Amino acid sequence: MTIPWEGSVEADLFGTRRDESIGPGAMILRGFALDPGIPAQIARMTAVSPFRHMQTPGGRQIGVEMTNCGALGWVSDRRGYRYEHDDPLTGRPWPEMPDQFQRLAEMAAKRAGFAGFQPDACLINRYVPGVKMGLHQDRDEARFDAPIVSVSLGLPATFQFGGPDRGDPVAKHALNHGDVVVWGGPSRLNWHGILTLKKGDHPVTGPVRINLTFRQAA
Ligand code: MD3
Ligand code: FE
Repeated sequence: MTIPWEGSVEADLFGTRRDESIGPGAMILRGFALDPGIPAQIARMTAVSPFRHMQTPGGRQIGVEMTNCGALGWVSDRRGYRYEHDDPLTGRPWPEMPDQFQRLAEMAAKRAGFAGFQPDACLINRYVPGVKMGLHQDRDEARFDAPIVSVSLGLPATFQFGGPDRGDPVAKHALNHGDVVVWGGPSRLNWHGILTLKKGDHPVTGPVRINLTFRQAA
């Protein structure tokens, strides 16, 4: 049996093809983000807008530590989930999205079939061992026609990828340092999460995993 969206998992005679389709409109680009300039940019920006634990609208602390760069940043507090122009911690705009990030996200989206991606928000997540991100949908953006691009750095994690409905079966995919995932079209509103991070020591990030999530929020 052939599955149409598995067209990109065809033979790779020369071992150069690193793209894996994981569903309609969803693709893992292995090792697409290995540029050492990326961790340096994150260090520079988080010196200005540091990682912090946000609160859920219900008053619980989110385990993943977060910050943002770009014109808009995702925030959560007692008033809800939303995008804001200013970092509530500094009262200043979020650090500008580096051109290198913009280009990387645009190139990844294009490779996955979504030309013209112009993200205005980049959420930066930091996971320490023991922390997870439960199954959820990303639906705080103004429109859902643009894809989402995520970059994984540091410790490996297991990504859970479900379907458009809460109870749909969930597939698991390992995400390693430098992997980029693009979700768009039919999978844009799929449920997803990250299993509890295991302890480790990564040569680039040390004891943590960092994830960049590029979105067109406005
Ligand atoms: C799948 N972050 O920040 S990758 C998030 O690794 C988030 O930190 C995870 O889920 C992480 O919201 C998972 C990003 C991701 C983002 C949007 C998606 C995966 C997605 C939309 C649809 C399906
Ligand atoms: Fe998400």
